[in-house]
Amino acid sequence: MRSARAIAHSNIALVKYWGKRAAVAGQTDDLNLPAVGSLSMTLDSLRSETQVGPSPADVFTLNGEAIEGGMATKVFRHLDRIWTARGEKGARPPCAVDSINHLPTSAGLASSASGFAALTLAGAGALELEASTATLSALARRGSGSASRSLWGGFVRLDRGELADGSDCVARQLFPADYWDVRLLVVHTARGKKAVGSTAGMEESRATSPYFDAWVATSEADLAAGEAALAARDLATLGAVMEQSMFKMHACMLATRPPILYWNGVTLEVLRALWEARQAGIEGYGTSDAGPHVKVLCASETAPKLEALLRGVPGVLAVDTVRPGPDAQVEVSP
Ligand code: 2P0
Repeated sequence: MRSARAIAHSNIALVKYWGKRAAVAGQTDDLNLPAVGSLSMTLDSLRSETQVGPSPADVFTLNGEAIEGGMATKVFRHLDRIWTARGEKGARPPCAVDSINHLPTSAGLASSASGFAALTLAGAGALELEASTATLSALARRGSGSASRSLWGGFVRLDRGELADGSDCVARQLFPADYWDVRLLVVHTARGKKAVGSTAGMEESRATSPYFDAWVATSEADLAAGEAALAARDLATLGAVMEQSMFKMHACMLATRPPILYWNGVTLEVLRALWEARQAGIEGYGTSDAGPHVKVLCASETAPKLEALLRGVPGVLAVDTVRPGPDAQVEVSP
């Protein structure tokens, strides 16, 4: 075994993923197959750095703090998957995993996307798994659905796929980071961790939300429209698709029993301010994920004005301006 260090950038879905395919009889749910495809933008400054190396026993540190149980269990299970992907039947060598998140963890800012993407690359490097980026992306998906999109920079599509073994559920880059000079403003509306984790929330939505089937049935058309708007660098059309995908996802969440409400009052005020700004000719489009923050897509030249405007919405804690980010990278040392 070797040591490997990887950097992967987070991503924000422009067309959202929410919900898994129902488990097929006799199959484990370990494949983590999404019920819908998704379309994302990789983010420049929000990233995870992960080092995997040999160790006398499995140890995991996150942002310098030793972690046991919970997240550590998921991390080592993921390294087991990588080891099994080599065709190994025996026990995996024990590993030291050291990860730094340059973004808030579990706050709806996609730390699991960059985290599992970096872990997949560093784990594959350290455990000497030779695999294509597509295969690594499929492995990353098993750690976290959104992580499969973080292997690439720029604009990325994850297809839902149809096959039960998940082999056609793979992410691919549509356009690199320098394709379009847009910005994503991350508007922070709260501190702290989210109340309902995405994985559990998705399952509850699938099981109880009367809107889940409609959400799934309309997703392919959103993906096609979003991809076409991206190909035409048509911000107004992409923005409309993006806002509708987000509102449909939150409607599906809200209709879950018990309801899943990730927004706070400030989330709504920011969305309203954005609509008013559009009326006044300042063009930005909003989205939000499994958390209360709002992310706003706009042209680079609009970003300073919109950033100042959104900072002025009462309750907004901070606004960060982020560019499209690069591919994930890994360095392996003997
Ligand atoms: C997304 N989210 O497309 C959507 C929008 C949150 C809302 O992907 O269960 O951490 O690990 O596959 O990827 C967050 O869910 O969930 C997510 P799992 P993940 O970005």
